[in-house]
Amino acid sequence: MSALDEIKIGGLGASRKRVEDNRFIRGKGNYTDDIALPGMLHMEILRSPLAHARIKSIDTSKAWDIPGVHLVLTGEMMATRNLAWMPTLSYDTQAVLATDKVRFQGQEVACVIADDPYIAKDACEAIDVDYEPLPVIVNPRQAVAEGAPVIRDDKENQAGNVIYDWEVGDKAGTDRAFEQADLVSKLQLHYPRSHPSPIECCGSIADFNRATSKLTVYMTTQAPHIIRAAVALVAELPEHMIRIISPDIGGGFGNKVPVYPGYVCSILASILLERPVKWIEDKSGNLISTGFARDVYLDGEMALRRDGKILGVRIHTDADHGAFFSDAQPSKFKIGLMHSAFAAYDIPAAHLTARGTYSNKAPGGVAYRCSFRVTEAMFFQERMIQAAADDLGMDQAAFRRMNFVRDEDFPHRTPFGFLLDSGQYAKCLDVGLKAVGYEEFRREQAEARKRGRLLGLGISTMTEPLGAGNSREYDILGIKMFDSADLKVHMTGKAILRTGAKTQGQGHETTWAQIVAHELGIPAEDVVVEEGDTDTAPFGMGTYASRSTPVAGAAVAMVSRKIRAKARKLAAHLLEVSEEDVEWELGRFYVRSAPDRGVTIQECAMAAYSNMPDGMEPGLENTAYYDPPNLTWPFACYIVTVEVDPQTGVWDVLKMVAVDDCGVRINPMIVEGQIMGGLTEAYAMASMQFITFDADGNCVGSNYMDYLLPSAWETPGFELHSEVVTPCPHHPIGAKGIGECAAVGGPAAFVNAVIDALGGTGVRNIDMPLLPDRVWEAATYHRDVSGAPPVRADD
Ligand code: MCN
Ligand code: CUM
Repeated sequence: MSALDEIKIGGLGASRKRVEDNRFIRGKGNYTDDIALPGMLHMEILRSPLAHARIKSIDTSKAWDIPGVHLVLTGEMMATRNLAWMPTLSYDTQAVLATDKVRFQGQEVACVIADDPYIAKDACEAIDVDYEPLPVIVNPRQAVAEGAPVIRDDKENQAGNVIYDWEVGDKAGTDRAFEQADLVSKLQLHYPRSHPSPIECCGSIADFNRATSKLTVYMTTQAPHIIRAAVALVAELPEHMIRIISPDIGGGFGNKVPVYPGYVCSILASILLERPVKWIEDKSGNLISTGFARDVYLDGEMALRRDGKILGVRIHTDADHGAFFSDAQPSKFKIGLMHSAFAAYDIPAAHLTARGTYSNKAPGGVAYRCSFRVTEAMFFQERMIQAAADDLGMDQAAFRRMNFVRDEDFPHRTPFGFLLDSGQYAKCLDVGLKAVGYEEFRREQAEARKRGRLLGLGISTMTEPLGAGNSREYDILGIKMFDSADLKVHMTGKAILRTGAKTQGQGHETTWAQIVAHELGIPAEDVVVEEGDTDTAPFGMGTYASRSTPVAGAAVAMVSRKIRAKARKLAAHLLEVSEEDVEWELGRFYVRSAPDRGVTIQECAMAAYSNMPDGMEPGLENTAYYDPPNLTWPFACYIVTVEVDPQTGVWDVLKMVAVDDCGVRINPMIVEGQIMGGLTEAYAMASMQFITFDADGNCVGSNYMDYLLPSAWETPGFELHSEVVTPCPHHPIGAKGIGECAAVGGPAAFVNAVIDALGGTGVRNIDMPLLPDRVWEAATYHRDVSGAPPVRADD
């Protein structure tokens, strides 16, 4: 006997096919809308057509008269149960159903529960709401203007529309850096609202059973345990009588982190009617009302020395959060982790001020493939870096290389206080430059320019704080951020693993089993992975901010090690030697002095149920809670080349290369899938996803005719490079997160490429999406093009 071949058993580094795809590609997934319970009723939501209006009256009598209608819920009824408002993850409140006012177009006003969804929808239309329109605010400038209407007049101490005014960094040091600067480079831009638009919309089935007092809720949530805690606290139900089940999820991308009014209403309806109540959001409802992201304005400046050294950075951001501040984010950081900006650059002094304001838009915030606000941070950073290099007349690559944190500088404390532990930034850049053929492209670009052809190259690098906790610094509503894994090895050596994370397409069922295989030598196919049921999974904070591998994945390694420690005792017993004489190789313990004498992990498992030493507790199972010592910091370099047609403003991607360093890759194929998905979304945001607001607060583009999802036809090819691997020094298997890197770092590469193509025209910025008309306007009139709302409704 000898050690197992790790790749053969599907361990670390194996490009194992995703086991979940067995059911997904057969159409056998089990999504919330696939579940039908006996006696189930259906709920639909009536949404406000206006962005800001006082509700004078709601007449539901005609709806009640429609046969098949069981219940009509309004804010007034919710208020009698103290449920008209709910707390948000950012210590704000959010209306469940509007009582006094509606504050954004698409806000939930009433719900109908009926025999089927069609009756419920018809009955919604039979509800008469008398609105008195109010002036509307659609951007932070309007929000803070003198005499602006106070949107959140429901809140006692809310004088204006400012939610927070926050600062971080060294103001005095930064001021000094600017005094010493040879050159100050400035940039202003708007990162538009974007929407995750998963294929499956949000939904829930609440099933309250009066006989057992148990409430079971099937729902599309990325964080079932947080939902259970929220339901316990808001609905004042005992926590052990609440079971949240998050079945298969058809894409989350952050959309399924927040708590939505539909969830709450379906729960109350089920309690009142004592029947299961299903709510499935439609596409327009999803696009207009749930989980928006970004909508942040940047005003940045950089202090530069003539030779290219960055001396300091000043950033001011205005974030438009919509009508309710409902970001999911660690509670100490008022604007997510925006201050991760410039983490990969060695910058002596930096200062960030951030202001958040309310507007008459759907509650927005953090969602969409980001570690909280990191997407904006990296976008600003790389757009500012490009502008600064241009202002200096310096080469884009050389400027970055000169200012990167160097390999020998780790651990490195960023000017905003994060501690970076590892990375090889210049190497990633070099691999990317070589792959794209940098020098050659620059020559080609200059040649083409002479003939009136506009070629451009955009570089974007990113590093992202992934894996919140540690619990010292990171909590959500006071709940510390850590995660968990629970492993039960059956007597035949097969196993079931459960974690507090929740896969939405990332492939946890495949990769977690690979970690077990790596630690225990149990073949991955012998490990079934289950997530998402709060009655069976150990407590965890869920999946977002690419925290699963850094935290839950680490817990999987740690629980496997606990199992191995017990298995070692069993092995010693079976081999009749002392534990100290037992050695481990993958899948097997053996006697140090006689390597041929050994027992497999499966034999140890059997012994745990049939032949344990005296005094040993039977069974082979354990739970690990993992509180990471630090975040993990993956790094990536994305480089795009484009050609812009000055006649039409259409731009085509010529080539895109991606160099991602996410430490040790558990499953290289899944990692590549994550990168390709993220790059596709980055391309979509940069080029075609248009959703915004007109002056009346109408959501413009909340349909898939304007908000385009790129198909294989539009999506450019991506060339991925995996040769740079810097293991995370504190993660048990050296892995860093990867789930969002490409969506975070990608957009700036595309925008930088188009701006580069317009080089020499004085154009500093075109806001995303870089629709042809915007690019044409910039190319033709040599001016920046803003995409900030309000827009004309016919834009
Ligand atoms: N992985 C790996 N080796 C690494 C890092 C990760 O093999 N060094 C694997 C993981 O084991 C996991 C996948 O890659 O199977 C992603 O891991 P990780 O980076 O830990 O991210 P999470 O699992 O926490 O996923 C969350 C992240 C987020 S926040 C969004 S948003 C997003 C994303 O993942 N939403 C997605 N990718 C998505 N992919 C799909 N298909 N669907 C979504 O909704
Ligand atoms: Cu910010 S989207 Mo993901 O973290 O669920």
